[in-house]
Amino acid sequence: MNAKEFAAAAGLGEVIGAIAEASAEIATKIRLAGLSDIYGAAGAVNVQGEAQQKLDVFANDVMIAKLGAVAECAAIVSEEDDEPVVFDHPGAKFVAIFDPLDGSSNIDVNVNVGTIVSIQAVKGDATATALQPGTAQVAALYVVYGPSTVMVVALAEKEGVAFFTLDDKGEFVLTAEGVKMPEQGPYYSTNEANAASWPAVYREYVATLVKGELGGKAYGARYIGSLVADFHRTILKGGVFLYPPTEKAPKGKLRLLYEANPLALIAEKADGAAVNGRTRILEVVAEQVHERTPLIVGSKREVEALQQMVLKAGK
Ligand code: P6P
Repeated sequence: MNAKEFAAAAGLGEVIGAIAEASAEIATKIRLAGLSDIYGAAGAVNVQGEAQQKLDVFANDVMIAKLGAVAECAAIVSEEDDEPVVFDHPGAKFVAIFDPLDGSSNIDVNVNVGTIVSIQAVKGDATATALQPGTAQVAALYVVYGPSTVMVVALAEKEGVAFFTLDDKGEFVLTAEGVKMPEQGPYYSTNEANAASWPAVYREYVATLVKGELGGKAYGARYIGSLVADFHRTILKGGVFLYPPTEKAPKGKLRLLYEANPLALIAEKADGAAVNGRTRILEVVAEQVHERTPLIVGSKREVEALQQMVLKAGK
């Protein structure tokens, strides 16, 4: 079974199929990046104020082209575009909200990068549809491009998470279903260079993990600096990824609609959890499509322990 067939029962076959085709093209481009002039900056700045990498632009263009050919897709919202791209698809049911290539600054050093997608059912115009809370998502997925390229999919109507591996014919083939993450894991994953500017409760939390005060085992540290890769390890091995508020990013660095929400749905479908510190990510109501959020996501034991500490500290 491939990703398109897996999603067909939820009426998402064509949408997921288009994302799979786009991801297969992106995977090829990344794999051959060193042989073509596709590394480096594209010379433009995106809505986030970040220098767009050439591969960011390529990935965004491919995602828009593939989804724009699907009658069921009404519009897309992309990290790379200020405004939604609306298609002329009368009666279309879904909007795809995505980061076409997350972590692209890692490509030049051959580190995993990813595509992250949230899918919402149309409710009003494209922006209103995208601003629905994460609990309304009909599906969420990410693709991690690496030694093996894997698409991980959560459907709102199914428990567990499905893994699809890209084969040598460009097809994402089902390789695991009903995946659940370990209840507690061996790793915490965060950029500790920011620790001095976190609210103190986050430093206390990491210290309890390092000392083994949560569940009796001292944690190891793993940080790749590419959200999809750090999350993928967390869903497979267990543990927690955290990007707390910092002085530079008091509302957090990661984006709510097309990074935190899809990963939060996948985490919860795998019996994990995701909060912004105080609140379940999926219940946060966004005010604008590119808004940022703190993100603590992973095994339930670690995420709930952090949430209790933050609520107790009143942060
Ligand atoms: P920092 C990559 O730029 C990204 O958006 C995520 O993929 C990653 O988790 C995060 O930023 C890394 O941020 O501040 O640790 O470099």
